[in-house]
Amino acid sequence: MNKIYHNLIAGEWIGTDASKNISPSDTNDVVGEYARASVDEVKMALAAARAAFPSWARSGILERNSVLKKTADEILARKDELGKLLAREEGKTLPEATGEVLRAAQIFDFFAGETLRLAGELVPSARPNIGVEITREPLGVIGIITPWNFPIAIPAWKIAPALAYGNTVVFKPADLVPGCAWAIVDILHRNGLPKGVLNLVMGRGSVVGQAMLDSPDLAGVTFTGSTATGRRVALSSIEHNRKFQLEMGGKNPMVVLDDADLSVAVEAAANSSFYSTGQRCTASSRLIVTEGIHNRFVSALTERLQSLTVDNALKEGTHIGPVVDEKQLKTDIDYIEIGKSEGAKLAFGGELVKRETPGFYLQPTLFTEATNQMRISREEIFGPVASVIRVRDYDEALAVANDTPFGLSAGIATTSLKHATHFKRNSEAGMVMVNLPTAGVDFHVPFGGRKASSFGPREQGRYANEFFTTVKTAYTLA
Ligand code: UN1
Repeated sequence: MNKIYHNLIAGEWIGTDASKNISPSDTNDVVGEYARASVDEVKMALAAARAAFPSWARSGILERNSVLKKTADEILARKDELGKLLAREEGKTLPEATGEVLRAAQIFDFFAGETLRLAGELVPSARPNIGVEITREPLGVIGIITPWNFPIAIPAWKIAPALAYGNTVVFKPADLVPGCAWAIVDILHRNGLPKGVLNLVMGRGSVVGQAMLDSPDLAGVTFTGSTATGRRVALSSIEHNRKFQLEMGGKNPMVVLDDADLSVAVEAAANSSFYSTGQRCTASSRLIVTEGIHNRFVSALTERLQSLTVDNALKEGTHIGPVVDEKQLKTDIDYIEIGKSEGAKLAFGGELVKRETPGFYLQPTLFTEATNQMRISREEIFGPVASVIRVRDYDEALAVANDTPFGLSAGIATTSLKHATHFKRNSEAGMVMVNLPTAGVDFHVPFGGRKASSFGPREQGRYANEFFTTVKTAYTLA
């Protein structure tokens, strides 16, 4: 019998029901068998996290620092092995996957440091002879629900701050990518995290995620994933009077102005729209291009796309790995059909491709002559599919960029300081990139969006404490 990778509940690896983790690059490649938690096991995990909270919340900062630091060091030391696991289970290329693992190590390292920088404020009261202390305390048990597209970085940027600030955790990774999730939980567990502080419950959202949301034990839930599920997280959180933080979809614009450096614009667009198979909520799927550069940009980008190799994520020379699974592939193909029927012109790709190993391979797909009203311009596709929208000038480009229900990331390619500055100030997105791809963010600064993309405090960097702590104001008569 194969080894089963179990769930971690109250410091014990348990579980019997398991499912296969299949590689999207090669559907014959079974990455491993991973347990699926039952509703009862989720309840046990929640109880364990609740029981572990008081002592973890009061643990010394050096204890927290030590676990997080050792975890960062081990992830870094095993970067190549974990990168391969990530590429195998999710389908991003080996360099992309290894880069993501490095990012996870940097995040643990950053929050290890944050444990040593906790501070409050001491201020005079409005009344004489009274002192006021403002401190931050941990929230309690945090539910962490993560998506499949960043199997190690997103768990890292939720787990590391949760633990650094003294919370305990019940962690549910996406069903498609339990491998990296299991690996970081194993690393934290072996590096000295007390039992019950971090519990892993792998399995389906409809069972495991739902059981978490139904629990009154969660003080907070942080979620990255689809808009529809985010809404369910929000509604249940309001019912339970719990804090919640949501990162959902994007329909990110990349504006290209006449004065752009063509090669900078093409690189930024190729990277934003197609790398990581377009499966990033920060991907740009609307390339908003002014008239004077439009034709040159389209032909240079098309040429760039011709040079990209779609193949097995583990193969050297692959630029774009497979789509994550059959369901996502069907969504991508459906949207390509929708784009055609809406009257956009298919300028490149759109076809499935066969490779040596059986996987979900789709060509990068570029539409031109799209309008911002088409469904392909309004709905998140989450695949290697982007459309070019032609506009007259900067003013129209900005208006089109902001005309979307989402607001995560927005890019502009220009050599004009005036337009770059105006765009930074007037974009309705949480993150703005000038002459850079809309995706691919740093690990130590705030991450998050506006409108339908996000809800609640920012993630990452020092700003993470807004979600993972609660403020206390204490008054003392002198
Ligand atoms: C990045 O672009 O570097 O799910 C990160 C996502 C985002 C992470 C993007 N939460 O795609």
